Amino acid sequence: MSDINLKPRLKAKIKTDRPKLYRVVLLNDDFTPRDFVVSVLKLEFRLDSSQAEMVMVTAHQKGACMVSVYPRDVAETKADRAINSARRLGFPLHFTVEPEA
Ligand code: NFA
Repeated sequence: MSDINLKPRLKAKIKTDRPKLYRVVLLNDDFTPRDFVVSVLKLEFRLDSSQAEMVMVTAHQKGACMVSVYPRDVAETKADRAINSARRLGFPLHFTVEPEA
């Protein structure tokens, strides 16, 4: 009996690295109205009213608060859209995007 293994290996290994996640962080400022911040958190980041209020108040009191985590392009697009919607009304609202630890 030959000990050469003729059986083909059919199992292909598909390696799919999960995309790295990035946090969107809300920064406090002294000018953007609270209600506007809450609206942006609801509309752009899909937070419900109580989550949006909690994130806004935390940023107001502590200087910053994490909003959510996304793949990089989603995080950057959402942060840009939120910043631009504030800028159109003259508010200095700002978000940062940073890699998850
Ligand atoms: N500090 C702002 C105010 O008192 C509200 C605010 C909260 C702004 C969180 C930005 C981020 N009107």
